[in-house]
Amino acid sequence: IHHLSVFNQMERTFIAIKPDGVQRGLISEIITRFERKGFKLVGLKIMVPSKGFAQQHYHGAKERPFFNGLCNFLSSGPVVAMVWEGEGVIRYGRKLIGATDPQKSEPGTIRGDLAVVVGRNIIHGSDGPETAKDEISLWFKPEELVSYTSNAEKWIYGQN
Ligand code: IDP
Repeated sequence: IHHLSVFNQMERTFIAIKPDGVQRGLISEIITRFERKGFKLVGLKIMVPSKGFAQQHYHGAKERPFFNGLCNFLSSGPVVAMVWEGEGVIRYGRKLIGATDPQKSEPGTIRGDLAVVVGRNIIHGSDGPETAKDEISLWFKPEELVSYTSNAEKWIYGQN
């Protein structure tokens, strides 16, 4: 049973509330949106990332003109780092978040409802399975992630 749960693990994604989201008091609002969907919180902490850490996190964007400003911003204050688990959570998490530019995010999405400009779009979410794996291991030690069964799961997923 133990081995089954190791190999058959539910999909996980890395979600971060950036310093603007934290300063604007949006932590609970954002957690609520993931939680009420039926996704499960398995990792959570608050930290101020160093500039170097921010650069590692955003290494995929290092050729972009906004890279330096972006890394300065991410390391400018507290970030809430989370790992969320659930069926399809990587892709659907991106849908909950909305388009990168809040001007293009649909109403109903986190960025659509809560942000205005691309440089202050309040939240990060992994964009695919590989980045999810990399980002989770950058931000969390394995022992900081909690595997547990939620009582709601049989109601969220049904049971066979
Ligand atoms: P994503 O966060 O939606 O995955 P990416 O293209 O990976 O978007 O960009 C990473 C972050 O860089 C964005 O969330 C945003 O904070 C910032 N960013 C993206 N494009 C611009 C831009 O044109 N100007 C300033 N910042 C930007």
